Amino acid sequence: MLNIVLFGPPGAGKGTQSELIVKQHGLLHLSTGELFRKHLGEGTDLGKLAQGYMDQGNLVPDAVVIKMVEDRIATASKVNGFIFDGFPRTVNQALALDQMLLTHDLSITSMLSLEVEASELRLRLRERGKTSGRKDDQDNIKIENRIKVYNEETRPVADYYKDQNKYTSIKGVGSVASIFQLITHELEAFK
Ligand code: B4P
Repeated sequence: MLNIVLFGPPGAGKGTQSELIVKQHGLLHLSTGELFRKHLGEGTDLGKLAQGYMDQGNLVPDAVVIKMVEDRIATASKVNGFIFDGFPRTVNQALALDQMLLTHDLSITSMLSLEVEASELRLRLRERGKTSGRKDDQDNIKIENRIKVYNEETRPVADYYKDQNKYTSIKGVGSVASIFQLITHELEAFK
């Protein structure tokens, strides 16, 4: 099985590229941001809990995220692998992911890290905020907080995978198609 962590700061294109990867490589897309937004839309207790954190651009507590991912992995059947999008976002989450995969005799194949500078991220998120309805995209202070949270809490996750020789950097600037080509090139090498 091909189990990929698609990594990068907010607005790096993780969701955008995941959609293409899923179509071409038949992996199961597990986006924690999307799962939370689904809960939010359905008004579940989990959604209500996550909303306050998400709207401010803060991370939802690890225990909540980890439980949600565990449940999703446990209910997945007959998949070629997973594309983890927006997860893990802390080193604690990365440790928990390794543990939960181990219980299914699985492991992470590689982390692909989309590299995009902060000025481009701000432009993309503000642009998306015009139509997405996402509170965390609409306010400059929240966008700045998301970039700060990424630098402080999430960036160290890259070192966790570098230490395991599972880290690949991908230039995340350019057309969506050209970035997808770079990703496909890396994925083919794992097959
Ligand atoms: P996410 O849903 O993961 O949101 P994101 O980081 O903003 O999305 P992404 O990087 O996927 O951007 P996209 O491709 O859409 O998380 C939202 C919130 O949920 C977090 O802030 C947190 O509160 C919570 N959360 C989620 N996971 C969590 C976890 N594990 N632990 C704790 N909390 C968690 O691209 C952005 C924009 O750029 C789009 O408009 C797109 O069209 C555009 N774009 C993409 N590629 C482009 C390109 N090549 N050129 C130009 N524009 C491009």
